[in-house]
Amino acid sequence: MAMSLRPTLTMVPAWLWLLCFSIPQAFPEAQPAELSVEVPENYGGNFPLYLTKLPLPHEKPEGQIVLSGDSGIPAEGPFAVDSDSGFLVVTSALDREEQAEYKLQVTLETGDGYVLWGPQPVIVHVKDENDQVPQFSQTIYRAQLSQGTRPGIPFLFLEASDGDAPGTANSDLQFHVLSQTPAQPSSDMFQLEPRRGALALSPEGSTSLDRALEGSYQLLVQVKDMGDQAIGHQATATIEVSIVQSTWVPLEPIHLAENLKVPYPHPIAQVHWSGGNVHYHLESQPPGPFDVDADGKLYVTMELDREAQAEYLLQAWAQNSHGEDYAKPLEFHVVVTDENDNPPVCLPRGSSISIPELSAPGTEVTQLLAEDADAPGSPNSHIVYQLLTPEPQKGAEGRAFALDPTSGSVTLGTVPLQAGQDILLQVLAIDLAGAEEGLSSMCEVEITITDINDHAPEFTISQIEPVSLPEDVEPGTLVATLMATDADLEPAFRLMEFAIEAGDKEGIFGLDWEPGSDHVQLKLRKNLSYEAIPHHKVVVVVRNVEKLVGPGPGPEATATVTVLVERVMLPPKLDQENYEASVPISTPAGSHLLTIQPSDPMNRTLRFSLVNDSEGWLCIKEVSGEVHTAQSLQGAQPGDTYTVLVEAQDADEPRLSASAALVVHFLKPPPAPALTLAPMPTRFLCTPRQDYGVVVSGLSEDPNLASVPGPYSFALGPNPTVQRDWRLQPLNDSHAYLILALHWVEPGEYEVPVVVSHNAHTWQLLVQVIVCRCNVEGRCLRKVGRMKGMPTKLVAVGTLLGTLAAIDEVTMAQRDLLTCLRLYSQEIAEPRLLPHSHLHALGPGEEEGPESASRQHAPEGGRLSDPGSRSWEIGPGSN
Ligand SMILES: *[C@@H]1O[C@H](CO)[C@@H](O)[C@H](O)[C@H]1NC(C)=O
Ligand SMILES: *[C@@H]1O[C@H](CO)[C@@H](O)[C@H](O)[C@H]1NC(C)=O
Ligand SMILES: *[C@@H]1O[C@H](CO)[C@@H](O)[C@H](O)[C@H]1NC(C)=O
Ligand SMILES: CC(=O)N[C@H]1CO[C@H](CO)[C@@H](O)[C@@H]1O
Repeated sequence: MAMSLRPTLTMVPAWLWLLCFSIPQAFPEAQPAELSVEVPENYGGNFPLYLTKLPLPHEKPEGQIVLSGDSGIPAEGPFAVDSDSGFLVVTSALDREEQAEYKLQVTLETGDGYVLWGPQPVIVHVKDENDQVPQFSQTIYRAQLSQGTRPGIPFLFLEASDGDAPGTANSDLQFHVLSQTPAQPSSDMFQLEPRRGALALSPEGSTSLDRALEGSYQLLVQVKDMGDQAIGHQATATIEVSIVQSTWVPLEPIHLAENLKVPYPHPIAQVHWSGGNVHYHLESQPPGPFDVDADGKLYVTMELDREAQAEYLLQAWAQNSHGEDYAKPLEFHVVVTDENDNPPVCLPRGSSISIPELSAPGTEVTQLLAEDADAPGSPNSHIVYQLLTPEPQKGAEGRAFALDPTSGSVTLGTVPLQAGQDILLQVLAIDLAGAEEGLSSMCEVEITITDINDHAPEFTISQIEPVSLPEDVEPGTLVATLMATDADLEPAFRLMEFAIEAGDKEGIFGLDWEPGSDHVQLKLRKNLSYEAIPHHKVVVVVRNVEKLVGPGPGPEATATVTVLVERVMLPPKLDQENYEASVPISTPAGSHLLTIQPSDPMNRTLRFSLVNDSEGWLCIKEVSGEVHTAQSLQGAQPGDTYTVLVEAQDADEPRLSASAALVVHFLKPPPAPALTLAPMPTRFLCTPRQDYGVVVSGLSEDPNLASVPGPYSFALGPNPTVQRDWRLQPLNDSHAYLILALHWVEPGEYEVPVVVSHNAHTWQLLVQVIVCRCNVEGRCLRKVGRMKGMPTKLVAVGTLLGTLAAIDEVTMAQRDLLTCLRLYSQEIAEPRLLPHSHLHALGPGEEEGPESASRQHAPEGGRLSDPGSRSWEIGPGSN
């Protein structure tokens, strides 16, 4: 809508121009910014009032200026645009209380509505004028004031309003007490906060109010705008304050039964603040199900549980509408009274209790502990214990367990307990001191009776049957297995170890057992020997590995094993499987061929014999095993062999024997040695025999022979008479004595043939001896003549010997031959001739030979006379 204001344009006052210029919101070229214009309310000057020049384009194009309300709504109001000047004008006075702000926009448009410029927004503010009077919400206010209200706590809030622009001094209201009636006991009983209008007791009024009687005060109060300034509009009102007695008094503790079955919320008490304008507030310490309503009634909103919370501290506040406390809170206790609603509860146990067996009666087993959540010290929590199981055994005196009903202490009773028993102890815990209507629960305690090592291990058999063992069983052989048992239960207490306690100083036996095993093997560790120990009595002891408790092991902890050693005789063994010997067929009887020997140096005596010497050529010495020719090997052919079985028998165990073949190879006889005769100086011997002889020297004149070292051997010639009558006795290596063999030899001249062997050479000496009668000095009388032909006692023997005499070593041959002969014929039981026993041995009581010489020169080991030996003898009187 366009409006022509041209005629009045010149009338614009100068201050308005200034106003216009002072608002610098015109930006001609840019997008038009909002223009803001302020218009005073209730303008009392001329209209139209020029407000502001619109920033229209400088070269005004053809068009119409259009003014509209916000968002293009046509502006219905007292605004217009002066098209000539381009000013926005207001045409009448504005009321801020009616409309405080106008929003306009200006455009330049062609006739057909095309916008050439704009829209330019313009906002018009109506500037307030203090044209409104404050108003109280009520003309008379009534309030109740309780004695005891704290000073400064407002009990009444005055309210007033002012229509002028909020936030300006025009609506800045302040309250004041104009007068107080009565002015007793103080004229300033009250204080009124100027801005809030909050009426409260002054400190002075607070102290004097309690003294004042009930009554009332009348206050005249004012509300005024323009803040502190003296100017402004004001209004008054009356306040009637009635003083009432305080009903804010402490409450007794409230007792409430737990589990109370009533409808909830259930009133329990009431508080009352006698002043007005009160709001109650309740707090519970700890928080509980309590509430207060607007009238101060206290409620419990649900069932209480003493066991959860036995007591609450409640605080009730009386507050004004701003939550300020009129007075200190009322405090009181709510006590929840107990009901026997909790049975005793047994404290849980971790594991079972272990009691060693054989523990003494009275030993504390455990302390039962049941708890009752009901009020401590009351019967509801007075617990008494009662032992249910184990029940006393029938017929048994006393029980396995004793229970103190008050303390719940469980001790061992008089009935002993066995290891390995698992006992369930059931104890009833009853409250109300065990009264019938008391609540109860079952307390269970598992008790394990543990083992102690009170049993020693014992052998199942402590006397083992004698065990016979051949003495040749090998070490390691099992002798006996001993079983043991242990009555304890605990595996550790059953572990046993074994030892040989006695009967085996030599360590012949040993024990083998696996750790943890209950049997032990008695084994041989060394060779048995019947000779050393024919029987053993080995005492084996078994012990626990763990320490034993109580009495020591009994006799069953030892076992005796008797071992009888069986003698084992091995058959003798010879040092060779076969024996061989080579002999010339000319070998004389009695020649040593070889010696059969046992192979091992066992301490046993063997008896040797020849099994099938069918030709009778050989003989064996029973004890020494020396094999000799028994006779001249008549009929043997050189190159032949002769096999004889030799048997060796154990002297003690004749059934044990060994045999071997002896193979004799026959050789050609060696060429007969050339016998050289050496002349000897004549000698004399007197008869009867004296103790001297003729020295025969073996030394040869042949320097080749003489220079060769080595012993000479002497033998008498083979003539039996010579052998009967004479005897040779070695003197030293190269000489021998020729002595009379018989007590009496016929005096005469003799040529005694003596065969000397030296170093494989043999020759014969003819020793000239003259035998004469002895004179008194034992010297020769030289009575030669009647010497020959005198028979002697030895004819029989001499004859026998004569058939056997040979060339060589005649004296030895005689001896051995007889030995062998005796063995053959079994005529003589014990022909123990020592190998070197001397031929010449005289029996006791016989005449002595030339002993001075013999004794001095007897070879070592030889015996001239041994009264203890039954030596073969040749000599007078031996028959
Ligand atoms: C035990 O006897 C065997 C034959 O029976 C033998 O070979 C071994 O040397 C003997 N051991 C001892 C220590 O004598
Ligand atoms: C052999 O036995 C004899 C008696 O029978 C005894 O005196 C001798 O000491 C034993 N010798 C050995 C080596 O055992
Ligand atoms: C003796 O016995 C052995 C073995 O039986 C045999 O070889 C040998 O020829 C026998 N000797 C005689 C002389 O019978
Ligand atoms: C080696 C030795 O002692 N020979 C003697 C053996 O006896 C004769 C006779 O008494 C002595 O003449 C030898 O000297």
